[in-house]
Amino acid sequence: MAVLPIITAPDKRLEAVSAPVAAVDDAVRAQLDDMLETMYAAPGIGLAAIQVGIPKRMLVIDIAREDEEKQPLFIVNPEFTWVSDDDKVYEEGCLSLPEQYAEVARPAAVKISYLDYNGEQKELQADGLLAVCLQHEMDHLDGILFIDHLSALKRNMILRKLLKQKRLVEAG
Ligand code: GNR
Ligand code: NI
Repeated sequence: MAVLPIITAPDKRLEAVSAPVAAVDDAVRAQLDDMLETMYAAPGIGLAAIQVGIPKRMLVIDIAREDEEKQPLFIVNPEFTWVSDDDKVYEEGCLSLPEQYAEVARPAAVKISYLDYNGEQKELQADGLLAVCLQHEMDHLDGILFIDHLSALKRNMILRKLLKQKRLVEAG
């Protein structure tokens, strides 16, 4: 297991549309293990493979609080099978947009089908924070960040801040 570096915006790799996973084999499971370790170390409640430079349609999630038992979810090739008509607004953050937060409206509840850690077909219905996190991670698989749901003004404000930060880091 390894903690991998997380790609931060602006970076073209985060805009890639990830490819379906052909088979959940030991190599894929090793990548999922590294992703979970990376997510816990960050710390974050979700991580899509593209955030660590792997353009595959897979993600990990654990929304358990620190004082609760870990509840890792390994989700491969997810598809929405249902989304609710009603939206909910939630203040989102993203490990690829460090220290940037904004309110995003998304369907309040969703149902997905996916392959689990053992390659078995599963279904999951979610609301609350889990529904937010699932939609945020599934956006990453299509190269979409939460700032893409904001006005161009708000999005560019955040991107400019991050670009300035990157230039400062590069200049040392
Ligand atoms: O750790 C994370 N927290 C979070 C908070 C509100 C809405 C979405 C998220 S996901 C984020 C981790 C991340 O960037 N996943 O892609
Ligand atoms: Ni994110």
